[in-house]
Amino acid sequence: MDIPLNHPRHRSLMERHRLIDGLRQGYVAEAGLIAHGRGEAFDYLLGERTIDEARNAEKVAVAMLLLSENPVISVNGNTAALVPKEIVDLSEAVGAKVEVNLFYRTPLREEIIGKILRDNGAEVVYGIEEGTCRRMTHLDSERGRVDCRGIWVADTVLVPLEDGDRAEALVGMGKKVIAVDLNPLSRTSQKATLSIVDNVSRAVPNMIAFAEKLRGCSQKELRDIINTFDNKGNLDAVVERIRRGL
Ligand code: PTJ
Repeated sequence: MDIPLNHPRHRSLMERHRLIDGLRQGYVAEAGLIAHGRGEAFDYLLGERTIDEARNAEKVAVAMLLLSENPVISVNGNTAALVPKEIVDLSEAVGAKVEVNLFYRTPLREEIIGKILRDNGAEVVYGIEEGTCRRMTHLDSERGRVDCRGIWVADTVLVPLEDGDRAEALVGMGKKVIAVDLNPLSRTSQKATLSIVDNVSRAVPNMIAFAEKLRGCSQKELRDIINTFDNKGNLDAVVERIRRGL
């Protein structure tokens, strides 16, 4: 689909078409299009740009990932459609594993997303092989099926476009959860350890840039970045910003 380059909403329309292509190729869930539309509505309210609160959270997220022993990036259909290469680049920049984790799980979708990640440079993709996964307790959806070598043993999990149940369950397992969700009121944003209210298509490239900058920092400097950040205060500021904008 050709969208004229000078169209004022070129970027947003291109993203829609990436999702539609992903649906046609069989790896984006039908509900993924609906979820994206909801995200677009919040993005509109934020001015379709990375707001200061999101940029601050993205920096803290990178500090958390760099300090983690065993960080994992969870990838679903929408994320694979929007930022496949960037997810792999971020995983390399912060030393995180990449795991496919789907709400509407089918082996075919897992396989296609695994291939997309490998085609974009991922050496190992977790969450796909039968026999290496187990179920998180208190979570009946397919999202609760996680890799024993990946999310199950992770200390920090980055979860773009997640559902609130699993974000809460991961926190309940003692993990640090970093959410990327355009809706500051979603249960995911509210329950995560760290909430990035930004479009995943901007958040992940921003995080790669922060990883370049923070790579040389000492552990103390990274801890200071994290300890001076107030996630609840930051989320409240996002809601206030939207309210003022209206
Ligand atoms: O690929 P699957 O099977 O794992 O399914 C993925 C979807 C997205 C369908 C599934 O996780 C789902 O139903 O998600 P929800 O519960 O609709 O939540 C999606 C959240 O992501 C909503 O709060 C949206 O506002 C937000 N969102 C949508 N698009 C983006 C986004 N946040 C950041 N960047 C986006 N591009």
